[in-house]
Amino acid sequence: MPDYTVLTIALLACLVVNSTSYDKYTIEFYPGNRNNVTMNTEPFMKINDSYYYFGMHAVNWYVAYEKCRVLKSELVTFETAEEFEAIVNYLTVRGEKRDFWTSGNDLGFEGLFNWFTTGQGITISKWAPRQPDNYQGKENCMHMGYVWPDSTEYQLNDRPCTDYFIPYICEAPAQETISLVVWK
Ligand SMILES: *[C@@H]1O[C@H](CO)[C@@H](O)[C@H](O)[C@H]1NC(C)=O
Ligand SMILES: *[C@@H]1O[C@H](CO)[C@@H](O)[C@H](O)[C@H]1NC(C)=O
Ligand SMILES: [Ca+2]
Repeated sequence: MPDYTVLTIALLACLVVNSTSYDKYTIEFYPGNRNNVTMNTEPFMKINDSYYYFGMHAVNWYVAYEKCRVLKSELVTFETAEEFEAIVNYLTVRGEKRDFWTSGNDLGFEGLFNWFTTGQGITISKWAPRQPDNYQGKENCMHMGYVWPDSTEYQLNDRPCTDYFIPYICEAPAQETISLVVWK
């Protein structure tokens, strides 16, 4: 115990001494690319301030997740209706109607869908009518698509994670600008 006392006093002394001098470095964090630095973002493309990759190979949900991880990203998560609409708009103006995997699933608790990237619940109200229905008790992974034959827009639906093969959307991590001020 005496050793700890000495150490504590030494640390306290240190703090007192340091508190009389300015910080040599000051670091600040800002969301996004604050200084508009030119970047190579391949293979991701920017859609309304986030970066996405559209994987057009038809794969099951797990393989889709692995494909995104290889790109140091994850299957897409729609935290806001605006983000969902931005992606829907991007696909719609290109005449796209295929299904795409998202990160959503209820593999943890049947009937409780969460975004796998964040562990948060699905807060956007974009499920297709009568979905999720866990059809034949086999559907635990969420995709976006023209779910019913008479669907007129992209909506969300649950499908089998392993026995259903569709393209997928990866979302890159958010960017952050770090500003470092130094007294030189
Ligand atoms: C970066 O671009 C945005 C949007 O064009 C602009 O509002 C902002 O002033 C720019 N920032 C810098 C540091 O040039
Ligand atoms: C882009 O994102 C902002 C902020 O989330 C949102 O208000 C806006 O509606 C989005 N724009 C489009 C085209 O989705
Ligand atoms: Ca379903």
